[in-house]
Amino acid sequence: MFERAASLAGGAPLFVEGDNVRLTYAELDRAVGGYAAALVRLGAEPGDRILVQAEKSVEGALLYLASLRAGLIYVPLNTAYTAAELAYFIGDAEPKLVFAPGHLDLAELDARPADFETVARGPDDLAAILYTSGTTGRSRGAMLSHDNLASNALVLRDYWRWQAGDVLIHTLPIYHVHGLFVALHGALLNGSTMLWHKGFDADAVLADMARATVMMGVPTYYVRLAAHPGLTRDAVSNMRLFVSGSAPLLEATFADFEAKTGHRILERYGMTEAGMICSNPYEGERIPGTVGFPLPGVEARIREEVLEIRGPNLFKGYWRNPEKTAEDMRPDGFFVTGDMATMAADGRVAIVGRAKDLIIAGGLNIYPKEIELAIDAVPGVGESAVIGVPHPDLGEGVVAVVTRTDPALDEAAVLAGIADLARFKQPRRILFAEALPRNAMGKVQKAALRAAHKNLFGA
Ligand code: MLC
Ligand code: AMP
Repeated sequence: MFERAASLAGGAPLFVEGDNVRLTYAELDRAVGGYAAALVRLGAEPGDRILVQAEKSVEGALLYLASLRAGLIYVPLNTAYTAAELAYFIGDAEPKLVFAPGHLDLAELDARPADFETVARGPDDLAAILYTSGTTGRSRGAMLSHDNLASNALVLRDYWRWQAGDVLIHTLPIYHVHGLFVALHGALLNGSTMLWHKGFDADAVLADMARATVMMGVPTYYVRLAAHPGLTRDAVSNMRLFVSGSAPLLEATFADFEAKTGHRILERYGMTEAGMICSNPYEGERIPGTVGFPLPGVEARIREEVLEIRGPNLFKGYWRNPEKTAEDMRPDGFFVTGDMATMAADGRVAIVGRAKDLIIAGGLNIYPKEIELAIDAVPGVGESAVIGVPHPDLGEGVVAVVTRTDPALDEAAVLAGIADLARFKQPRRILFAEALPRNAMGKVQKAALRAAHKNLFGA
């Protein structure tokens, strides 16, 4: 599909960094071919996993596409993961090749442009495994097939009216669904230029809006843009579409952004296991606080207040974990998302809460169980409860409430004891308590803790 789109786009720029055209569509085939040939020379065979933990780069994107063409299974990892976390993923995915600190170096790969015959793959063959944490505290790999990715990309192309001349501002990381699939696939399928940013910088993004038409981001991006004095109607006059997702967009952010730009941000909802699931319409009402309608081909229903979904976008299960897959899957093939939702008579969905104990900070998922297990293992800790409370920039901020057996234990000692966890997962604040509030069943009352500390970050 990408090859077809590229041949139509011809000499149009594909990746642009600043004023540099890094690659045109005409060069894509041989550039990716060079990477694919290099992977094969290193011994990778169809079906092998290739694990990549690398700073965002054009080369990294080409490596992903090369992995698809060589019939490999791409396993991207957050660059914030520590060596200990990386070791877990290597053990679980058993990759043939590892591009990560201390392993293979992407920059040293001999990948001069070359012709490469794409390895044929069937629709159900795996294209990628994306790790997502779980309520048990252990990460598990969501297996995504070629058809999972392709079907979702095709639906979004139409739903969001990708069109000739579109230029995408690409600021998202390329180790998650949002940046790797939704944004990258969308642009590639449409033969669109990507203004390629290593990360989100509001000044740089605003400067690029004069030559762009589409932007995708997590709510934190929109919070930061809305707070920027440079966000004006003039600044966005070339823009066609702003998409938000990965975490709830506050109605206040939606309203602030509209007041300053005239644009109503299009909010959509998705997850690693299913790509994009629901979206507000392109034409028609974009209602803040809702995520719109199930995408064409996606079936959605609500059982016991929780959203369940089924469709061609739904993953093939958790890597080497049929028990967990079975736990989250109904006998009729519906997947239990863990998100609490309502559905209006016209089918419009609103996400109203989470049945799963999950925190989302700046669009990154953090499972409290994993953090609690790490904190509880620190000498001097009695027990802990990890919660998310409103945070003005990140949406939610991670907080740990900890009891101690050693009265001298302080915040620094706890943080030092959990240094094996990626920094973004570590609590921004550690609060010490005499005891954790429990209900009659002995269960920690996290709602009470969240209420008690809801103003901690002044959100
Ligand atoms: C960075 N930090 C975070 C953080 N990101 N802490 C909590 N949550 C986050 N998301 C910490 C760093 O560890 C560091 O801590 C400090 O903040 C500054 O780091 P930074 O890298 O300079 O931060 P910044 O560039 O401002 O990054 C924030 C961000 C980024 C929001 C721009 O996290 C981001 O791009 N998030 C997008 C994630 C994403 O792609 N989500 C999609 C998932 S797909 P210290 O203490 O060392 O200073 C999905 C499905 C779907 O969910 O529906 O799309
Ligand atoms: P992940 O596992 O990282 O793919 O994150 C998926 C989760 O992000 C979903 O299960 C939701 O809880 C949350 N999410 C994604 N988009 C939205 C949205 N628009 N509104 C509310 N929550 C969202």
